[in-house]
Formats: sequence, structure tokens, C-alpha cells
Amino acid sequence: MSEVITIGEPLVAFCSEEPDVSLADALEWHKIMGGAELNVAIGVQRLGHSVDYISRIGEDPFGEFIKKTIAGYNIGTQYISYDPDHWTGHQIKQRVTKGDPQVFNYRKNSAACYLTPDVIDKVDLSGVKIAHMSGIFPSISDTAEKSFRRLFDRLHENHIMTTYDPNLRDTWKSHDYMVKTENELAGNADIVMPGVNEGKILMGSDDPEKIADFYLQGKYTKTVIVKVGAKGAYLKQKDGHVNFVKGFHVPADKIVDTVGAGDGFALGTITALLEGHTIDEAVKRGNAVGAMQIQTPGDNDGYPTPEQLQKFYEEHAAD
Ligand code: KDG
Repeated sequence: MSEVITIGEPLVAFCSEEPDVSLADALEWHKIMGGAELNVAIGVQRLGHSVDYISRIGEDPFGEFIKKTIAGYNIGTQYISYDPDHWTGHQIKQRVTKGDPQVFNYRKNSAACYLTPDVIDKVDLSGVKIAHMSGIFPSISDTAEKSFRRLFDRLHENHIMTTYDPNLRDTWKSHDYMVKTENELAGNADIVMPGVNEGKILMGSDDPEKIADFYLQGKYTKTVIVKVGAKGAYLKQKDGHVNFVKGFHVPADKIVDTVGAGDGFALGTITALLEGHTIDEAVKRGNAVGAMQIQTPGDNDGYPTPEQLQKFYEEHAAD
């Protein structure tokens, strides 16, 4: 079994080529693989750790593309099943020269929506040290939500550390259901990693301390890390430890695409914890991987190898 496990929906993303042209007007596209939890898996593996990915994809050309691409990353695929009746989720993503790109998803009724809890019952959790969970997967269907909850139950039964990124998406059946369910699910995780903007939507404040205090009330939650964009991240633990870990400076002309930064933050934190670093060091690595990711065009191209991470630290020693 691998050190890390995660569950999610992989997406084929078609990225427009013409900068700052709307998705409706774009004519040139190229194809990449994304999916928030899969991005985390790719980065965890690139930093030298083993990881399994639980998912369901369609028996279609997109599914085949995902399958081939994942295989190239040495991610454990034994818990990926194939659905003959439903398509692999996909999305279109705008190329921008500034800010966040416009993204449009085609994932309703996708194959991943049909990943059933019996698949979760068969997952071997022995040896797993950290499970990464994100609010995207339970948002895509009632069945996916059931499977996600079943996985959380099994992780608790096996005393496995869990991280949770709310990762808000418009795939939830309603806004109110999203707020209620996201907040409830977060309480199942040892470490909760919301962004300030997510805090505003989910609990009504963008004050990092208030967000941390809110999520520290969760039944299982011991640590909350609130991502404050380029500034860094605010960390608060149940035992009273508090720190603001400063982010790394990325000049505006080097920012290519912000997608995948939050996943980079998660995988940086997770891998540092696996290697026995302190939580403060882990958050620093989260900031570093996020800053590296935004300097590349794909959803996961910027995630470093250990050597690239070391070089980044040396170049940014003064930040
Ligand atoms: O976090 C990165 C993701 O946004 C991207 O790779 C795919 O939108 C996506 C999703 O919902 O997984």
C-alpha cells in the first residue's frame, strides 16, 4: 500500500491558446490532464512519495488519455474503475495574462459520479500515512458523497491522518447544501486547509484567525491552515500553536496560471509532514510549491522534484 491515498475526479482540460480571449471566441486549444486531487497525487509522487488514487473514468478516448497519463506518473491505479456508460469529465480553460482563468466544466453525470461505496470497502489502507480529501468529489453526485463519507469512516477506523481542502465548486446541488456539507465534512479531518475567500463563503469571514477558530471546533480537527494567497498562510492548532508563515515572492510577469496552486500547497504540506518536518516547515513547503506552480501553464507542471524544491529555497532565501 502507498503512503498517501486520495479520491477524486480526473478531468481532461482543453486550454485555449489565444491570451485573454473569451472561451466562447477561442479557436485554438491544447489538451492537458487536471483534477485537484490528482494534481496532489502527481506532486506527492514527484517529491518521492508513493500515492494511490481512487477514481472512476469512462471507457472513452478521454478516459484512455487519463489512464495513459496517470500511468506515466507512477501513481497507484488499482482503485480506478472504468465505466462503459458514462463519459470522463472534462473542462475548458481560458488562457489569461493576469488573474484567474475562466473555467467551464462538463462533468455532470460523468463516470466519477458513479463511484460506489463498495469500491471504498475494498481499498487496502494498511500502511497509509496520510489521506488527502477535497470538497470537490462529494459535490459531484449523491453516490460520490456516500463513497467519500465511507472513505472518511474507514480512515477514522484505521486512525489515518487526513487533510481536507474545501475546494469550492459549482457542482454542489445548492449553495446552502454546499455550505452545510463542506463545513460538516471539514470536521472529519485532522488538518483543514481553506483559503480566505472560501472562509468568507463558508463561514462568513475572511479573517484568518476567525476562520481557524471556526474550523478548530470540528470533531477531529487539530490544525487549521488558512491560505492567504501570495502573502502566505495562517496556522493555528488546537494546542494553541499559532504562526503566520510568509509566502514567497513571485514577480507579476512570472505568474502564468494560478490553477493548481492550492493543490500545490496541500501536497507541499503533506510531503513535508511525511518526512517528519514540523508543521511550520510543512506550511513553508506548501507556500513554496504553490509559488512554483503558478509560474507554469498546466494544472500540475510546476510541482517540483526534491532537487527543484531545494533550488527554489536557495533562490528565495531572502524572501
Ligand atoms: O485545483 C486545480 C483544479 O481546479 C483543476 O486541475 C481541475 O477544476 C478542476 C477540478 O475541479 O478538479
